[in-house]
Amino acid sequence: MAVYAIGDVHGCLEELHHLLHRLAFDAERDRLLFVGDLVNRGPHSLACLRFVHNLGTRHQVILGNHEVNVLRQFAKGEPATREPWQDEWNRAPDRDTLLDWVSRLPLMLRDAETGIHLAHAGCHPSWSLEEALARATAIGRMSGGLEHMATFYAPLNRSPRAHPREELRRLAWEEQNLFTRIRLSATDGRPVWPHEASQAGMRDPYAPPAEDAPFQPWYRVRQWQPNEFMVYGHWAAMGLNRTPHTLGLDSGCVYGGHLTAVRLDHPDHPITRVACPRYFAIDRETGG
Ligand SMILES: [Mn+2]
Repeated sequence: MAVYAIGDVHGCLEELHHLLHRLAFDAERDRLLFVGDLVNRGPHSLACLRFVHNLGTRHQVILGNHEVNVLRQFAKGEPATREPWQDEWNRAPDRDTLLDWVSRLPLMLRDAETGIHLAHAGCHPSWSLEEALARATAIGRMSGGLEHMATFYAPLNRSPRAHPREELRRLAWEEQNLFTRIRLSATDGRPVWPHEASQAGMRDPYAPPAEDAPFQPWYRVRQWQPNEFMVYGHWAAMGLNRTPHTLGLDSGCVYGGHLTAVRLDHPDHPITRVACPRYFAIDRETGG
């Protein structure tokens, strides 16, 4: 019995099968924890969702920003313009089942067996992990399930005359963005988005920042308690990245890098990775 965390798959289903083969994965015995971004960029997004959904509830998936994009498009009633699998998705007979499942994926998880925390991008540097988990759960209650998601993911009404409930939804949105998209933080723990980093003179806000850069990776700013450990994905340009309290698993599989699995129940077990063709060039506007 093994517990594996797996990095951003991005529709690279053949590579995922290859990785699971290398792990001698047994769906009845082992457990998989995916850090999110199962879809988009790569060739088999829908099949990837189906495959992971069909693994059953022993296995878990964290909500990634690309899953959020799918939910937003659905709530807007619009097909995606940038992702070619959207037509296939709209015709899929199991679309609502998958959509309902995706909308219920957690923003953050504490794995009961290993005590390890997982989120797609990370968490607010100033929040305790308990606080972060509580917030993630509260947002999940607002956004999970077909009925809730249509409201939660609809475009925000930013008018000052909007209903006060809209302000709550805006705050929940901002917090959701942290879990699914954070990379940089100011040294006082304030999250920093790429446009601000660019304005401050960081030439590529998606690249690993220099030691003396004004903004640093969120996990470097955060004060960690002795036994805390978090696994995340999302930062493909950083590559596989281990610190005493964190492990970044996005090793850029869809960008010609690797798809990576680590054993959470045996941290010293060697990392397993498979190479992936370059299906997509890193997008300098969104960092992937
Ligand atoms: Mn991501």
